[in-house]
Amino acid sequence: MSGAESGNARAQCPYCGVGCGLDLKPPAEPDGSWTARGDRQHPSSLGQVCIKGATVGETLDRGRLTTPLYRERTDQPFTPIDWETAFQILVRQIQKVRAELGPQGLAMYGSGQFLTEDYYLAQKLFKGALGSNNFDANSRLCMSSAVSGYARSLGSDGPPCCYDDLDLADTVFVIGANIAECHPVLFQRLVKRHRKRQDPDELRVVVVDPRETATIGIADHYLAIHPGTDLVLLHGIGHLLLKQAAIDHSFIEEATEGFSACAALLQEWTPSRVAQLCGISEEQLQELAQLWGRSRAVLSLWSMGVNQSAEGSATVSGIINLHLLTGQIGRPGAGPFSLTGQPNAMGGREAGGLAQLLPGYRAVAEPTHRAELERHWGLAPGAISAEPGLDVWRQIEAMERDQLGLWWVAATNPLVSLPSLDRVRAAVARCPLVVLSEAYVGTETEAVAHLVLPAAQWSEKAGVMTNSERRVTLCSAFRAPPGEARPDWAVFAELGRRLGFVELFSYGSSAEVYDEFTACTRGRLCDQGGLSHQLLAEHGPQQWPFPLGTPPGGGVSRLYTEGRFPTPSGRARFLADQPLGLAEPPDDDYPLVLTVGRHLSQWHTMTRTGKVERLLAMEPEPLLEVHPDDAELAGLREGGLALISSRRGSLTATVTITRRIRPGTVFLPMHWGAAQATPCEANRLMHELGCPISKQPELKAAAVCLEPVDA
Ligand SMILES: Nc1nc2c(c(=O)[nH]1)N[C@H]1C(S)=C(S)[C@@H](COP(=O)(O)OP(=O)(O)OC[C@H]3O[C@@H](n4cnc5c(=O)[nH]c(N)nc54)[C@H](O)[C@@H]3O)O[C@H]1N2
Ligand SMILES: Nc1nc2c(c(=O)[nH]1)N[C@H]1C(S)=C(S)[C@@H](COP(=O)(O)OP(=O)(O)OC[C@H]3O[C@@H](n4cnc5c(=O)[nH]c(N)nc54)[C@H](O)[C@@H]3O)O[C@H]1N2
Ligand code: SF4
Ligand SMILES: [Mo]
Repeated sequence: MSGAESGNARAQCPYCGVGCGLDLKPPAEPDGSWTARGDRQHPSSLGQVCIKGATVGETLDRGRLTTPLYRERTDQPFTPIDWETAFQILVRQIQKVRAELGPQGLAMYGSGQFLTEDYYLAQKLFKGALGSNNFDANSRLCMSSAVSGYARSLGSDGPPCCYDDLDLADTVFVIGANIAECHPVLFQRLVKRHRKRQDPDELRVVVVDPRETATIGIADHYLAIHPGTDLVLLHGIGHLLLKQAAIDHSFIEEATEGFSACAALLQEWTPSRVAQLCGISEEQLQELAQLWGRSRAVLSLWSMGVNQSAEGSATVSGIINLHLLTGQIGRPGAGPFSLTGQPNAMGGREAGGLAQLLPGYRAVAEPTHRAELERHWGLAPGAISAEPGLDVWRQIEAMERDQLGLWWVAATNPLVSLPSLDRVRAAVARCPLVVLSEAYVGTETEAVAHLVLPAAQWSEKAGVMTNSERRVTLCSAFRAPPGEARPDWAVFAELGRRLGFVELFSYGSSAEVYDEFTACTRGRLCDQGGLSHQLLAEHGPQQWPFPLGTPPGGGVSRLYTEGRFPTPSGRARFLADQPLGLAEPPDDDYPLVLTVGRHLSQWHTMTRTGKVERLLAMEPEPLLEVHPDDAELAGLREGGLALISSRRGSLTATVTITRRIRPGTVFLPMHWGAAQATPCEANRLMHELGCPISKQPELKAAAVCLEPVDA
């Protein structure tokens, strides 16, 4: 561990998918907190951190769960129990459900905040041992459209770019991402370059977002499109690239397929039609297409404004289409770069962390992939079900039909983060055993649980995370877990043994779990066969692919540099998807689009960041952002209360009137759930309709109306 002071620890930051390295120093006094600063040795962040990473030490001890808790009914108080009793309850219910409903009656909903080892064992328990593919994760709400978009366009998941591309691109195209607040260290890297540029042609930044967020601070071109018109915009750019003959014929010829069908579709998306639908001018569109066409290296960055859409997968493919048209992929500074949300959303994808996936970027639907995992796990042929698992919304629907006898939530807080929250609450109330693995006391999901298992969290368990640029960091265990709290992976392993799968779940450490996982990635795109906890501890974070025998530092920074793709033909695919727009467009009754997103200072449902005074002071309360025109129409005033209603319910919030949002669109933050002092359950208003390919709900848009609430 070169460079760290003695007693210090190193880990990847447990917040966003930038995955900065942290250098952590033990508390000076017995009751003090660990202090965090940027790890200069970490190649992804080179010593940089944002305020959340810097304050993480203050969050670790406050309000922790220390023993398992149980109650038979959710209107009763919890009683502390021991782990022995907790495991008995789990084993009894699992056996009962298997007998009465079959393995399909069991489901788990995990998280991109799992370590890879947690993920891998949760997988193995459900998909391998229990024979149910009903393991899904909150990545369904987050990265699912990126996963399916990459797979349909390029043949496999896996962002092809790296952070150095931020220094090498001459055009950075930011679409549906507020990197200033959500990926701050990457934003600062761009800010520095932007400030230092001698000539605007060195670096031009484009931002596409219906809200004028802090990211606009570095935008040379800002397009405030109507929500849900991203694919129209992308096709409009493609149309003009074709017309200007600014396309890379030899790349298209040698490395792609499906060009003619896509070109035919792009012909339909004329500038006047696109400009009108997106709510921008034709000149803005022309400028954008010219910029793209003449750029040496275009880097696209996107996040939830793209993925959380009824056409999320199509929009991701629409971005990739433009990169294929212009040969802007597999080169320094160029490529379609999906920014991951959670610290280990990437590791989850590698470990098979969605209901349709198996470890090693494999698919449940592929018989050869199932057979490979059955051999790897020493299971009989056919042990892994061919039936695709239930994604999280299908899990909710299964509870509505009394088809789930156990719903296990781990490292996520769905009673804040799922859409249609009232419907979720009613569905979950029907499930006979709701289990929650959680680190903190008093979450919204605890309120609907029967059995609560105290989790050892980041800093208290060793394991790996993969950040957005495919870099794997070992997070060491440098503090003792409070009370009886245990690592999630260890709970899954113990349960597996108690269910009779002793050989499948006997591990001496998480390092052994990781070794078993990396062995099944050999020969796959996400090959980590050469990685181990030991190598990562000795040589620091490494990028994959990292096959067996790779020397430290020898991982790959960019994929597809040879112009070959992991499709059957070796060619990347153009896709020709017709834009469909929002699943719930505004109408006369609900004339506005509500969009829901994040603030710099808070992390999701505030279980950690809500405990840090400095962070709370930055955004003390949830505010509804409204454009002056809409405020006037609805009779709202600054600082007054508004009743916001959708087809699913109503809530009140304090109004802030701002020109930084486009007329017709209003914004609420996602953070303040029912357990906060000033609750603002935005997801009670949102709907669950989503992308038919990725099953990712359209968490960025629902139709609402506003009225003033008299004081
Ligand atoms: N501070 C902080 N950082 C975080 C997180 C956090 O909770 N707090 N969470 C992490 C996670 S898990 C994630 S997934 C990422 C999310 O990172 P981002 O996706 O960057 O964040 P959001 O605020 O959810 O949404 C981004 C933007 O999408 C815009 N948008 C809404 N509708 C549309 C549309 O139709 N088209 C376009 N082009 N844009 C639209 C919104 O106005 C918003 O500014 O952040 C990660 N980083
Ligand atoms: N409308 C709308 N809804 C959204 C979004 C949006 O943009 N708009 N964004 C969506 C996205 S992208 C995401 S990622 C989700 C995030 O939503 P959630 O996943 O629900 O939010 P978190 O607060 O991160 O929940 C993680 C929980 O795990 C606990 N935890 C932390 N570490 C551990 C651990 O090691 N083990 C265990 N067992 N528990 C642990 C934390 O205390 C916390 O309660 O929200 C989604 N919902
Ligand atoms: S940018 Fe993301 S990973 Fe880096 S310190 Fe901030 S929250 Fe942590
Ligand atoms: Mo996310």
